[in-house]
Amino acid sequence: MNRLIGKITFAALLSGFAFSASAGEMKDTGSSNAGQNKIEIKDFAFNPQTITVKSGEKITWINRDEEPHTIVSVEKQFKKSSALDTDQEFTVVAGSPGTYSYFCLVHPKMTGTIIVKQ
Ligand SMILES: [Cu+2]
Repeated sequence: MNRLIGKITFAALLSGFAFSASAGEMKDTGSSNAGQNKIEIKDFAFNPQTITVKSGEKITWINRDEEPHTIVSVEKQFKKSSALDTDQEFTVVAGSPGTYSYFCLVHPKMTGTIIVKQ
């Protein structure tokens, strides 16, 4: 009996999740990757190291390491992040087309590139 109740609850959770997921798809940003550019910081590396985005799109870094990391534009083309703790995110909006190099101030060997297209 307990097991049956458990299943029903789980099914209710699943349908609730499906409902919110389809509701999300109605929005412009939706569940597709359009406008959602994620860079994971893991094992002292930016992944992907080079990302190509469109001007006006958001770029979000998320730190998956236990170590704090920062995102600093080599030529100060965008605001630098604070030290990101584990699972903390940092977002910038891609500016005018061009190539933007960045690195981690704590670990300068960690580098990445953003290519912004029109
Ligand atoms: Cu770092």
